[in-house]
Amino acid sequence: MAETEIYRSSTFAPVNIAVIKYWGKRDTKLNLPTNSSLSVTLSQDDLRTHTTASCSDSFTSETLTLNDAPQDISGARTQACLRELRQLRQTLEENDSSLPKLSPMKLKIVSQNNFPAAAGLASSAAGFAALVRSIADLYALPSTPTELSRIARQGSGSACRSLFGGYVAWNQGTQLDGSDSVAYSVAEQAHWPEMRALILVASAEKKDVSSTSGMQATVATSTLFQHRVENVVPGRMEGMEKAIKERDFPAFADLTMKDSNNFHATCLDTSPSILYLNDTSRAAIRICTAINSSAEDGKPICAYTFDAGPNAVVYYLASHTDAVAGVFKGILGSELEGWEGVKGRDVKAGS
Ligand code: 2P0
Repeated sequence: MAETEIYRSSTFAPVNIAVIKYWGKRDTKLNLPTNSSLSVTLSQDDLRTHTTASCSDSFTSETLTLNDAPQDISGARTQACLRELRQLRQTLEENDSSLPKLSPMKLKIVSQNNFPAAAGLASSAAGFAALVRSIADLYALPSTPTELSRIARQGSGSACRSLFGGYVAWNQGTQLDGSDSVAYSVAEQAHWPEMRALILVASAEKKDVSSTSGMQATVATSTLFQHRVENVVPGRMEGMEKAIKERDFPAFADLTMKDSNNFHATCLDTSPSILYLNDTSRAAIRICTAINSSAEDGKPICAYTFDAGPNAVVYYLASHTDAVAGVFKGILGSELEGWEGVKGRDVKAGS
């Protein structure tokens, strides 16, 4: 008997760390956000998901493993991604009868992260971006990264930004069907290649409050959140795009720290309060503040930001490696308690 063919495609997707934060959904089913956001994609040499998607007539069930552990793929978000990708493949097959009929075949998806899952290191972003792109490649879909971002967003909002390298914005959009809630490139990594990101792992534990439930609680209960969405973020998106286009690090740093603070303030303002930062996180803020206040011309040379967890990401330029990464590594190596695992990872931002 002839062997049944297995079709296969592999891809990497990097983590992205937002400098203008996504927090809040106006549509929980489609993951449509209440504000636009902007992120820096980290180098896929460092924090990334590797995913292989395969399909075959010989597969009898659809499976997904993450770091060798079987995952539940029956959830609405994963199913939405799989359904959309299958429909696109089916359309290709209907228009070209010479194509193999992959769309009815069961999928086997195998993913590996090289960083702790669900510890505020954007694991779902890289995970869904890699899932969507590996299947899109398997199906040979002619989709652009922006088109794939519309699909990945339905898996996890921040995943739409991990389909691009460099500096990436996610437009909140206005359409009810989410067709314009997609990511686009603000600038390639090569536009500002001096950018560096230091990842400080304060805890590799799974976070207490998931992003999905945390942001819904904030939308429902925080009055400060309304102010953020209406009056704070729109101007910051403009300012951040300008800072990136002009390679203006002090403006980039100022907006990054302010937006992290503002996002965590809305978490504190949520009832009951959501506390992602811990004493170790606050120590990182103090160190950044001290480094910046000692800068020669008084302009910031580093910028901290925190997602839905205690781990810090510190952005700086390569020319300030000693003054920023050197100081952090010196302190972490000796005095600062609470940091675990790899104390600091020096990641070149890009893809
Ligand atoms: C961000 N975060 O912009 C923000 C900052 C966390 C804090 O995107 O519910 O995992 O899957 O759409 O994308 C985390 O939220 O949430 C996140 P879902 P997601 O990176």
